[in-house]
Amino acid sequence: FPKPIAVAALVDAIATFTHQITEERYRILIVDDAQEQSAFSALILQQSGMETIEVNAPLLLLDVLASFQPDLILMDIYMPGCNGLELSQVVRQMDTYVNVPIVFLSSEADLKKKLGAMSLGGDDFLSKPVLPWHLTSAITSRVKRGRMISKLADTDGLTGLLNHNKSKKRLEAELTRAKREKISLSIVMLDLDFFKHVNDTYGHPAGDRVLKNLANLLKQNLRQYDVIGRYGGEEFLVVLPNADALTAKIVMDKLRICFSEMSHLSDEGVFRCSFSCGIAAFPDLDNASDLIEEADKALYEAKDGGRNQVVI
Ligand code: GH3
Ligand code: MG
Ligand code: MG
Ligand code: MG
Repeated sequence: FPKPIAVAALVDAIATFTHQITEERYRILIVDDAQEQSAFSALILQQSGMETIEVNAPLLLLDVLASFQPDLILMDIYMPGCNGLELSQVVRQMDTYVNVPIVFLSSEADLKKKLGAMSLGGDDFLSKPVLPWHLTSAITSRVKRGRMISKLADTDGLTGLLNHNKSKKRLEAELTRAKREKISLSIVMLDLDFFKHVNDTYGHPAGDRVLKNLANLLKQNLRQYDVIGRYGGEEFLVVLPNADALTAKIVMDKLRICFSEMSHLSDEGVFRCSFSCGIAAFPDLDNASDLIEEADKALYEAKDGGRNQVVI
C-alpha cells in the first residue's frame, strides 16, 4: 500500500487561509413588528449561543432571508400591512427555503386558528408570553432536525460526498467569494478510467468500493474548505479555493499517483484503477458554467492522451 501523502500541508504552504470552517452557530431570523418583543426573543436565543437577526418591517424579510440564510424563522402573526401566515406561505414557495422551519410566536389563543397556521407551512406554534426555556428548546430541536434533513438532502449516499446539486451550489458560492476576496480558484473534473471495464470484470459491488475508496482518499488529503462532490456516476467535481491551475495540477497529480497504486478488493482478487482530471481556473474564466465546460474539455484531452493524467 502507498504511504499517505500530505497534500493538505503542501497546499497550505502555497496558499494562505482566507476563512475558517467551524461548527456554525444556529442562525435565527426573528420577524415581529413589535421591537420589544423581537429584542426579548433575540436576547434569550443569544444567551443560548445562537445568532439572531430581527426584522421589524415584515416586507424586508425577503431581502434579509438571502443575506442571512437562517436555520429557522421565528414569526409573529399579527403585523400591520402584512400577515405572518401569508408571509410564511411566500417563503415556502421559494425553492431555497422549503426546508427552513417556521415557528409562529403569537398571542393568538384560538386553537382553530393555531392549527390553521400549522397547515399553512408552520412547524410549531408558541404562545406569547413564552417562557425562555420553552422558546430555546423548541427552536433547538427544530434546527437540529432541519440541519440533519438539509445535510441528507445535500449528501451522496454511497460516498458521503456532496451530491451534484450541492457541489454546483458550493462552486457558485466559492466563486463569488474568490471574486470578492480577489483570490484564485481552481476546479477539477475527475473521471475514473475504464470504469465500465472495472464493473464488467470485478462486479458492481467492487466498483462501488472503488468509488468509496476514491472519496475517502479525496476527503483525507484535501483541505477542509475544499469542495468535493460526486458530480455524476463515476465523475467527481473538486473546487480548490485559493489555488491556481498549476497548484491544482500538483495536488491532483499526487492524488492520482496515490490512487493508481491503491489496491481494491473484489471476489476475483485485488485490482488497481486510475482516474483522469481536467482543470480550469478563475480568474482565467469567471463564471461557473464556463469553468465546468473548460474543465470538461481538459478532461476529454486527458482521456484522449491516454488516461491516468491531469490536464490544464
Ligand atoms: P472512460 O475511461 O472513457 O471514462 O471509460 P469508462 O468506462 O469509465 O466510461 P463510461 O462512461 O463508458 O462508463 C462509466 C461507467 O460507470 C458505467 C457505469 O456502469 C459506471 N457507474 C456509474 N455509476 C456507478 C456506480 O454508482 N457504481 C458502479 N459500480 N458503477 C457505476
Ligand atoms: Mg404583532
Ligand atoms: Mg469513466
Ligand atoms: Mg464518465
